[in-house]
Amino acid sequence: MLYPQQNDTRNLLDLSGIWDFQIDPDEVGESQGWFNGLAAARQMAVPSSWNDIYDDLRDYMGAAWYVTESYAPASWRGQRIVLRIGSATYAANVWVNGAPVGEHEGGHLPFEFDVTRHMRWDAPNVIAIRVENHLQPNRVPAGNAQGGLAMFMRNFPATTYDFFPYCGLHRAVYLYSTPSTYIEDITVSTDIDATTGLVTVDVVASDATNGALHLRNGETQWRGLLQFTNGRAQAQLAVDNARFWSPDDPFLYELSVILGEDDAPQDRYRLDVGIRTVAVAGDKLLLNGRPIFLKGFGKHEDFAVCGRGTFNPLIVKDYALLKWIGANSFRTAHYPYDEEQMRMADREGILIIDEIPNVSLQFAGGDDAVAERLRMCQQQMHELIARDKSHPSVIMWSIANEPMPPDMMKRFAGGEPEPVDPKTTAFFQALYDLCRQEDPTRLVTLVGVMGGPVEWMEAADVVCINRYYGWYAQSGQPDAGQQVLEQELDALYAQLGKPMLITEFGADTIAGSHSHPPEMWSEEYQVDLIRRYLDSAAARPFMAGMHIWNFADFKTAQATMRANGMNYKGVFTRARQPKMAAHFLRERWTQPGSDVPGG
Ligand code: BDP
Repeated sequence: MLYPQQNDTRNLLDLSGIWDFQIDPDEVGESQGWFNGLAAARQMAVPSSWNDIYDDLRDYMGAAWYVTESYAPASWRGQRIVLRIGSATYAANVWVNGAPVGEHEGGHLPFEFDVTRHMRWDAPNVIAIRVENHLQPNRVPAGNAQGGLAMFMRNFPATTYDFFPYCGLHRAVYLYSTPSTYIEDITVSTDIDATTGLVTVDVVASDATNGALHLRNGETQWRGLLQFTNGRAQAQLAVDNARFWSPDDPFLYELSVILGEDDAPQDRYRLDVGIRTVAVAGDKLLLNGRPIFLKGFGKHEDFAVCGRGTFNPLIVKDYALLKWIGANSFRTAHYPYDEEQMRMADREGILIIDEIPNVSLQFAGGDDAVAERLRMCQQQMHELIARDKSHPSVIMWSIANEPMPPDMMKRFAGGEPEPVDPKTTAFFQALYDLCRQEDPTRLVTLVGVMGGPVEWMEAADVVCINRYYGWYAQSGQPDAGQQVLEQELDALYAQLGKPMLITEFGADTIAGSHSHPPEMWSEEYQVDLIRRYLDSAAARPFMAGMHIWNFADFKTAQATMRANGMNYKGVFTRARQPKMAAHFLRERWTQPGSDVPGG
């Protein structure tokens, strides 16, 4: 799915702003025709989560309506008009001028509808979106689950995951126009042959017969021809002496795809192309054929007042801090992030592990329930690949974070694990397969929980694990935690023989709390634990990266283990001020050689 853009053939209207808003706890809005306008509207920012805006909405997860009005420019008449919603958490129904135009399920991915025939040209268009985020055990991610992890977390709102279940229209809403013969989709993949970069471009376009590609680096240009058969065309460009994209040199070529003739294009779409390869060889993760070590974080989209809503100053600030601290990567824990984040990563040279919201998956509820969860995971993975497949920054798909087998509570308690049900392994195999079929150019992983089944990680290209020795286990004893960690890393590598990442480790830390010798929750303890983990990884050539949990403190549900409803494992505070650990990491990660294994 292409990100909307303004150019000489396409037009874009950003509908972000302040919309009418009304909650619908009794779910009467549709029968009462709220899609025509709201009788008791309050004002609501789009994008934003609704939870931190009004007191009574903090824990409200039910249905709510957003309505706005907008003229479409007269010059768009005769064009194809699309309404595109960046994300709606969790499910949405959409109306234009009173007519239902479509629905979408899944909270973090864009969706769009062709609304051409519903447009008005002599009056403002009424756009209404109903959003709801009922926390349900069969949704991905799940809420209100019974037993297992839910009993353990005892949190409110009752999620099975550790981040606040923010709801609403979290990303920009656009109306855009394309010509009636238009570029529907573009897939860019790149390869390297010695010093030549190979850029393969697949284009899908309705009714098109011919077109062209132009790849540009300043004055130098490579040109390819597109001949369409049944709406599809492919061309490959060979770029000699290519500048390969990497964190050190995130060089982007400018690609224009044109339908029809160059001097009278029917449609045009422009995107940035980074020429790079990603692969695994033995125990190494390779970028452009060279071993790389991932330095970075698990992050969240989270900030005061706007919740999970896109806030561009924060996106730019976070990338500035990633560069400041010497990071080269992050994981979009635990859901797909805004498309502006992916574009920033391309420009700034940050490598991304791109994750779907399949967090803390449980196999409860019987076969039908599990099949329903798989369907939702497949849909979200499919939509994510469709959205992010041409970003050079994206190197790996993550199909799950910390899925839990039925005997997880026993495993947590140190009991002997039960044999893994092959049906659960097949669940993940279906997702590994989907990624490899839809995108053979990237790696696939599953992020494993402490004590979780190794069987589920066997099909991964890179072994990713979250480990909290020295925090949830060996609490207060970082040295004992480090020993257990080292034993486990060596044993897992001996068993799986693949490059490994620790995708989460860390300690809750109250900024300004100090203790010597280090004690839990103090800044000294966080530094001590992080240093030990990094040292253990540096001594192991098969370690391909270390991602600290978390980049910044973030909001979560209220629970006894979460003071102020916050997870304080950030290296930065929620307001993006550094803790001691941030200075420690900057010193370590800005050293030459820190981006290769053992560094
Ligand atoms: C891991 C989860 C992550 C949590 C983290 C923690 O993957 O979402 O926030 O633990 O407890 O289990 O801080």
